[in-house]
Amino acid sequence: MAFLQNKRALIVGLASERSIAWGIARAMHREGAEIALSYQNEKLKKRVDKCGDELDCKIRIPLDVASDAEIESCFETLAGHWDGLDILVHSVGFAPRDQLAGGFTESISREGFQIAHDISSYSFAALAKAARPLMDNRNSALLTLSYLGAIRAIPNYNVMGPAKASLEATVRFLAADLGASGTRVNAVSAGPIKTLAAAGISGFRGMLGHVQKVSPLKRNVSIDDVGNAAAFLCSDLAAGITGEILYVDAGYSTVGMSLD
Ligand code: NAD
Ligand code: 0WE
Repeated sequence: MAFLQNKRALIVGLASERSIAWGIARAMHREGAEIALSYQNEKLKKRVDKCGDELDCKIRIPLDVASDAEIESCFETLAGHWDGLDILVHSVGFAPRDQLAGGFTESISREGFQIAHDISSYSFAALAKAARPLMDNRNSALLTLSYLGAIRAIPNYNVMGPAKASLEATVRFLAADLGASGTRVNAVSAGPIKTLAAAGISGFRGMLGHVQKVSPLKRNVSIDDVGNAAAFLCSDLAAGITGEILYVDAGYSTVGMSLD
């Protein structure tokens, strides 16, 4: 069907072939979109280059979202290649590791809270703002990735929960602000997936097992499940959808209890 033909997409948050951003990039490329990739730092460049080669991607831009200067130069670089941008994917989340273990009150700190909210939430608003000159008035779409911890207390997710709640509110405020300029803004709330961001989280395997046992579909989701939903949300097929949080979680969030 190729429902993203003639669309240009910048994907922020690719770190490896396990990244959710990789599932999204692959699905969007399959549907005909032209892809630009960013990489957080030189350490990740090689892996992003390898992914980029597979998708015939010619634009690869360094971007650490903690830096205002890098956000600015990212869109300057992009404007040198493209006269407009149709899709911007934000697949970035980070808190200092010590924030993601132990009890909420035990782990939380002013600095941990600030970093988690800056990198995981503010950065989406910052990218939306910087991308406006390229995205306004062309039926464009912004997409970010959230998690159930935004609306439910989940062990060890700790300060990332409030940060994702802030991110989801940002989706709604951006959607209200940018709708008049033709830009839609949505999030996919994904079920747990074993990516780099999940590596070393204690009890993660148990969480995957739990979802497999109790979710309506009795399985976990893949980066392709998320990628397909993301491609849809950023396409003209979803022209009537904005400010929405779409759950791609095998139905896990919809059940209150379930029998084996
Ligand atoms: P990942 O480690 O593959 O991706 C996280 C990305 O964030 C990496 O590419 C990393 O380079 C980037 N990043 C972190 N700090 C950055 C910075 N300062 N500047 C630029 N980039 C930075 O892991 P993932 O699981 O694919 O995570 C992608 C998104 O999906 C995150 O928002 C995460 O919260 C969300 N999510 C993940 C899961 C899961 O279980 N894996 C579930 C729901 C939502
Ligand atoms: O959003 C996430 C991952 C967020 C994340 C992961 C890390 C690991 C490495 C943020 N910051 C860091 N910092 C690091 O140094 N997910 C939705 C995946 C995830 O992480 C969890 C989960 C789930 C699910 C942490 C605890 C409990 C559940």
